[in-house]
Amino acid sequence: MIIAANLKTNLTRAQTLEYLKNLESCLNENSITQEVMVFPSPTSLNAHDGKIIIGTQNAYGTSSGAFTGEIGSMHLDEFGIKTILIGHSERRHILGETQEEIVNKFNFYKNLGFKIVYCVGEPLEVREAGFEYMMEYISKQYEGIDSNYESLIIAYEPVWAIGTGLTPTSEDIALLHKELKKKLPAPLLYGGSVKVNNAKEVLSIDAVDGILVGGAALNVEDFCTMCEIAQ
Ligand code: G2H
Repeated sequence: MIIAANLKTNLTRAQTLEYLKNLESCLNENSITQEVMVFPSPTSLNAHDGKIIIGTQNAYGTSSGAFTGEIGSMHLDEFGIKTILIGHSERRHILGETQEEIVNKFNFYKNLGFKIVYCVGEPLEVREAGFEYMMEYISKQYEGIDSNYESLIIAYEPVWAIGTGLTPTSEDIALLHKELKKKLPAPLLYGGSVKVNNAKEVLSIDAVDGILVGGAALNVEDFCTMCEIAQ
């Protein structure tokens, strides 16, 4: 199982360092052997000595250059970061990243051998338009990426379930994941309002290889409990 925390634009650098220290001890105390990843804010990216894999929530598809406000692979190299989240719905829908930009970013970081957690997921109106339409919509979100890339992890995150407390039923997640697995041979995470009280059910679904947790991961004890549940 892969258990990932997306801290989004939360926690200061000091709070993140404290968070990582506490999480690392909790994982050690409970002998957690699962793959645990944390995606902190860019100012909290840091060389981390421990079992937690630190990834970046974003970076531009360049090493360096004139791209005001962006970070490049040069900055990630400095901290030994080799994991990146690409295609998250907040970047697609709030920050306006296009599929072309996402694919460029994917190719750039793939060429550098990064582990890529690549997100897909449909808005509510797409889900309501029916299963086939939804699969078609999602397929456009992974169009252009090399789905056989060995360091690829897919995260399915329905937009309407992100930060809302709503989740699809287990049957719906199972069906969707089964279909996606036919097209994408990578490990497949579920994300969208996962918390301590539903993590067990989500993780027990066939074709769910892990979870990507946002809001509920901000509490380090809760996130560690989810790692224990996955054990
Ligand atoms: C989806 C998820 C983590 P949350 O964005 O990526 O967030 O768990 O808050 O729904």
